[in-house]
Amino acid sequence: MNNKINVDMLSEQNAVKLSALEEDYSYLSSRLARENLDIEALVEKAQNFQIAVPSWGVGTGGTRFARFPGIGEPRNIFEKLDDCSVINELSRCAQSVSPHFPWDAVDDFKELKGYSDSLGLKWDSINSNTFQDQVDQAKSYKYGSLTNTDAKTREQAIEHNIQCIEWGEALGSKRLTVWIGDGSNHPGQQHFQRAFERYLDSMKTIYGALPSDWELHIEHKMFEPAFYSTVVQDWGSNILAAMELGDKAKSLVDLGHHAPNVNIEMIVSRLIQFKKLGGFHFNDSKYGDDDLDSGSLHPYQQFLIFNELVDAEFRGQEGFDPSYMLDQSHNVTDPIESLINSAIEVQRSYIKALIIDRDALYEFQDKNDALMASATLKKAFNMDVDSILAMARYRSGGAIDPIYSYRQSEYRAQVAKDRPAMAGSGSGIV
Ligand code: LRH
Ligand code: MN
Repeated sequence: MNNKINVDMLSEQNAVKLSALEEDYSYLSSRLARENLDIEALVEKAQNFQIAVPSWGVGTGGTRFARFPGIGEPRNIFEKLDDCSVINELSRCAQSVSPHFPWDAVDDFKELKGYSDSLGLKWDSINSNTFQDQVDQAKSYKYGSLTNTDAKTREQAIEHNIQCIEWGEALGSKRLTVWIGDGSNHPGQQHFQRAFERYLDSMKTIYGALPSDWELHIEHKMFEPAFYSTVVQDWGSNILAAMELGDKAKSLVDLGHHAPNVNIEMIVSRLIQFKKLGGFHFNDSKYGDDDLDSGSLHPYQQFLIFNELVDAEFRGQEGFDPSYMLDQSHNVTDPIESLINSAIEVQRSYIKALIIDRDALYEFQDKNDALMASATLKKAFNMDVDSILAMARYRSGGAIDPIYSYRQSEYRAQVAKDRPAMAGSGSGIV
């Protein structure tokens, strides 16, 4: 494997931190044993947990006002894969990358697949892009893409999505994620039903082009770039479209695409119940689609989402196989550090949700003992599972303290020598 982080250096650093880890681990082991929980089983669950990294997340992000590039910015998908490899080598829970086309398009997909194989990385969901106009594009998406009133423009957008499926097949992906910004800025500007009918019509053609073992993930979003109405604005429009299209169509939940205080964990429960939960774009936000680091603001909400996911696993819910992915924009941190931390914070929510005493919870729910039901969740949330996550990383060949090891590796300074600094501030999320 063509590792980016020196394995000898990593094992030296782990050796220094191992005894403290083993001390914490044995304390937690006896703590959990009192709850009839086997810490070894939890470590195995942590080792099997995987979350995909967005290729566009390893470059410094920005806003509509400005983007302030960091040093050693990746300039193409190959350099993005190098950075994704560092994230996986240290966290050991981010083995797959989700690309965005045409941002990551190449002439030779065999070469790209060969390169990702050499890093031990896999390809997760393919993201199409009909929210920007490309230089040589015949029809503009200014007034929409898959829902545009102009049939030629819709065909162009459909063609692009079918192209993404073909590129995805070359990389071994099994999913296409479709997020469109289509909508309106003025009341009356768009006929809501006709726009949604055009959307379903376009998506039926894309659905028809899916290989039999693929899924189509529909991503809803409340607003931006449209500021009055968005065609696929909420989970309601999303699940209606997924049901209309067929079994291979599922709904994707991007946490930042909901109004503040929306009960996202209940939306997740509904999508699970109707076998339409396709996956997640994890991030955190305070106001809009802020794309901040997962669990950095609302770790309890993220835990409650995993309570629904683990509950489905526990109940053996039919058709339950969601995919997990980060979708973040890193404007003021080193993207590699933020993505390592965020992958581990999502993993943490999962392990804490596994600790919940579900039989006790069900009993308190049936007896309407609200206080004890809530306390049962809080007890698991308040458990410090850090040593389980660190032991899982250590046993999988990763870093006990990934940020420390990353900084010690001086990877960023090293790539800054090879990658010329990006001039100007520009704007936009990537
Ligand atoms: C839209 C979105 C979508 C991606 C884009 C980069 O806000 O969440 O998932 O295509 O960000
Ligand atoms: Mn997203």
